[in-house]
Amino acid sequence: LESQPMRRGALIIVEGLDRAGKSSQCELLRDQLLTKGHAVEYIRFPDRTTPIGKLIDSYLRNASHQDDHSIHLLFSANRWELAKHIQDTVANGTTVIVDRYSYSGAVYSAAKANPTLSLEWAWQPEVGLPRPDICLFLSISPEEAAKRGGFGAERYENETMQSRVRQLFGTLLDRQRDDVCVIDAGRTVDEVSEEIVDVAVKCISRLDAIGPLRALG
Ligand code: FDM
Ligand code: MG
Repeated sequence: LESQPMRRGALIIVEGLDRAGKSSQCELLRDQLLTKGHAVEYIRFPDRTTPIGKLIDSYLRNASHQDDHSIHLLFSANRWELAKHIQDTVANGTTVIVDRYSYSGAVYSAAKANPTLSLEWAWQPEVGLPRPDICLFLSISPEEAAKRGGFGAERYENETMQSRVRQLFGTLLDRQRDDVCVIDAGRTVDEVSEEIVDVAVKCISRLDAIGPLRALG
């Protein structure tokens, strides 16, 4: 028997507005891929457990204040501190599912409409991070989002921010369109999950053609 070279895992990002169902869909995807025999790790950003993550958590709970640029760079640093782990995990054959990533990072910060914090400025610290093999964007209408219940108490969970975020996601995802797959998340949990699993499995089967993990540009 010839030994097969180790096949790498996929980097799969799940993005979307609040209440699009990201976390539930990430968990379902993880469980489905595990059932199919794939090695899988699920992580989410912000990772509130690291020292940087604790600063972010305090900011999001409105327990502390930060300059807009400063908190933006902390969100980015929170990804950079896990970048090596993501690269190593993927290289070792494990598929990594990530709940929010650079797209949320750039869009939520730019949505503050701070004159010195453009979408372009906000994207720069993300350049060089592990690039997703696929970014699944869970899309829901404002009407459907409203049906799913009121806002929570965290920063950004208000109508003004959400509508700006929605618009900026449109702009950014169009720029990064080679990596993005838009999923209609206004359907039932099972319908959405079925499509996500299908896209993820196809992505994993294309990895040989993609080659090694790439970097965001
Ligand atoms: N968020 C998330 C950012 O502002 N920048 C980032 O880089 C990331 C990853 O943090 F409002 C925002 C998006 C959201 C908040 O995310 C917390 P969760 O997924 O709701 O915990
Ligand atoms: Mg939230």
